[in-house]
Order: sequence, then structure tokens, then C-alpha cells
Amino acid sequence: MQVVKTLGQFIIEKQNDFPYAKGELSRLLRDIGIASKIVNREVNKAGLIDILGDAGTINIQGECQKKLDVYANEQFISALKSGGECCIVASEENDDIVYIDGEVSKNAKYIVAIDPLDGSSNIDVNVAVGTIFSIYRRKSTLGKATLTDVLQNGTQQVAAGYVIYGSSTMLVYTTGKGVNGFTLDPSIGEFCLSHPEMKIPENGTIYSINEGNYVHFPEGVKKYIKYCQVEDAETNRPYTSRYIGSMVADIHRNIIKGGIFLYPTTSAAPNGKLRLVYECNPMAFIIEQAGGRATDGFARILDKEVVSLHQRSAVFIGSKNMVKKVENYMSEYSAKTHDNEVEAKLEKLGVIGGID
Ligand code: AHM
Ligand code: MG
Repeated sequence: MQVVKTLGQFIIEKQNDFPYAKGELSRLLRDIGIASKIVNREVNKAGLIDILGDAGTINIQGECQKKLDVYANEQFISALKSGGECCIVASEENDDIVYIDGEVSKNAKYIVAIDPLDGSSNIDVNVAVGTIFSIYRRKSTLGKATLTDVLQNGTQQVAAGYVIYGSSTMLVYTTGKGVNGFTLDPSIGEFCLSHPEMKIPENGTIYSINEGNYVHFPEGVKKYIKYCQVEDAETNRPYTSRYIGSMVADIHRNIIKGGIFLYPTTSAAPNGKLRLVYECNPMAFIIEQAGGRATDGFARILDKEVVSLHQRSAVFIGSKNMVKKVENYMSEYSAKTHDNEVEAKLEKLGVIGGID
């Protein structure tokens, strides 16, 4: 008989990788796992909202229906609150950091950054969505943690993961010692280890990008897209284009099959669309741990200076050699654009001179 290892068992086993661990991170990961099961249940009945009442209306039990992304945000925050290991949550759904007040939580060591429901425009059409999370150790040791504790570079992440609510539901995470994937077995309500030590192929044949924005892309990206479309037997080109529009689902597929996901700067979004703290950094950590590469076209995502909670970044992420290829095109055909937000902040802090 095959022995099933649950997420809970795996987390406890792995705690031994960290000799002085007291179990706080393990409990934090467990809390996130529990909240994601609750969110999964709601995502799975999303289509029923039209029958039972639309968002903002009162349902049959007299409860107010909530939009799923708001619901997901509340579930994760409340799980982290009752767990007591996290002092601050930074979420895509909240303009400011959320303090987890309470006698235990205020001294907690960890900070969680989260996109509770990524790709939420796909919910209405029954297409996979996801949750992305990132865990940091707070920098300050005394008193109430502040925004400064949250604004840490991606290299400082202690753990990161995502949940994909797809044809099956999976939780994939890393604590910096490889990447492991767990599939939810609905019959027992447990995430079970199904994808141990995930590795992304160094080369792939899938490119994922919203090609509708082609005219607005930097020249280097346009050149790379054309490269993907040219016939060449040796490199298996033309490549396949696949774009779900849920970053988690697109990247998850590419980890398994090999490929690249690109969300570049565009003329309309000069700093990119996706968010550094709770979208790009956690996915970059996971991809690097799986043997892949993640950059903004010029610099490693994890090294990028984090100056604000909802900062945006371009992202080129996936199979190592595919990402290197697009970086070559970027350095040849596109000048690095100014990241005005970052530069303005650094200038204010006196770290650099004025923007030219
Ligand atoms: P969201 O956090 O508002 O859901 O937006 C993020 C999503 C990503 O999952 C996805 O890759 C991207 O937005 C799709 O954007 P676009 O519709 O511009 O292609
Ligand atoms: Mg998002």
C-alpha cells in the first residue's frame, strides 16, 4: 500500500532542517494551508453565486455575499490571526499593512505578504485562479512592527508558496530548500505530497504573455516574441503560446512542462503591472528554488529594492535558458527604463542623486 504524506506531516518533518526552529514557521504554513482549504471550498462553488445571490446581495441564509477576493483575504487574515505567529499582513486587497493585534501576535516574529486571490477576473468564467504568499522575519526585535519591517528585498524571504485552484487544487511551497507540491485530496480534506522536489526544465517550448499588448511592448520583448515564432528544428521552434491570465496557473504549468512567463513594462504601465512584494518576489523565490530564473529583463527580481507595499515590476520568469534569451534581447534592443517610484524614494532617503 502506498503511504500518503500530508502537508502537516511533511512540514513537521522538515522542521528538523532548521536546527533552532521552534515550530512557529511550521504553524504559520499550517495556518495558510487551512485557510486555503476554506477558500478552495468557496472557489469551487463560485458559479452558484448567481443562483444564491450576487456579490453585495443577501443570500438565502440572510448573509451578505462577498466577492471571492474579499472573502479569501478575510479567511487568510483570520487564520493568521488565530495562529498567533504573524504580526503584520500585507495584502493586495488592503491599501495599508494590516496589524494582527492581540497579546500573542504583537510580538510574533513573522510577516506575511499575500495576494489572496490572484487572477480573480477568471473566476466568473470557471478558469483556474490562485493564492500567492510570502513570509518574512520581521527586522525589528522590539515594539510594534512597522512598514519598514515589511519592505524587505525578495532575498530575505523565509518561505513562499502558491495555491492553484484548478482542475485539482495544489499547494506548492519552498522554505529555501527546494520546492514541494501537495495536491488536495477532497475525500480526506488533506493536501498530500504529490510533487516532491519540483524542478523546472532548463529549456522549454511554451511562452506565456498577453500578446494583445504587443504594440506597447519594449523592442527587446517584441524581438523575443518573433524569435519564439520562427521555425527552427534544433530548438523546437516555433514555440507554443499559452496564456491563461492567472499568473499562478501560467507559472505552475511552465514549472511542470518548461516555459517562460512574461509580463513586461508597457507604454501604458511603464513599471509593469504585477506587484513585487506579493506576486513577483514569491514566484521568483519558488522558480529559483526549482532551478529556474526570474528577472525584470535587466536585474534579478529577488535583488530589487523594495520601497513600497504595492510596487510594480516587469517580470520574466521560468526556464533558465529561455529567460536568459529574452534578457539578451532586452540588453540589445531596449534601454532600461527608469523606475520612477523607486528612484524618487531612494532620492528622498539620500541614497542616490536626482532622476535625470
Ligand atoms: P490580479 O491580481 O488583479 O488578479 O492581476 C494579476 C493577474 C495575473 O494573475 C495575470 O498574470 C495578469 O494579471 C493578467 O493580466 P492581463 O489581463 O493584463 O494579461
Ligand atoms: Mg494579483
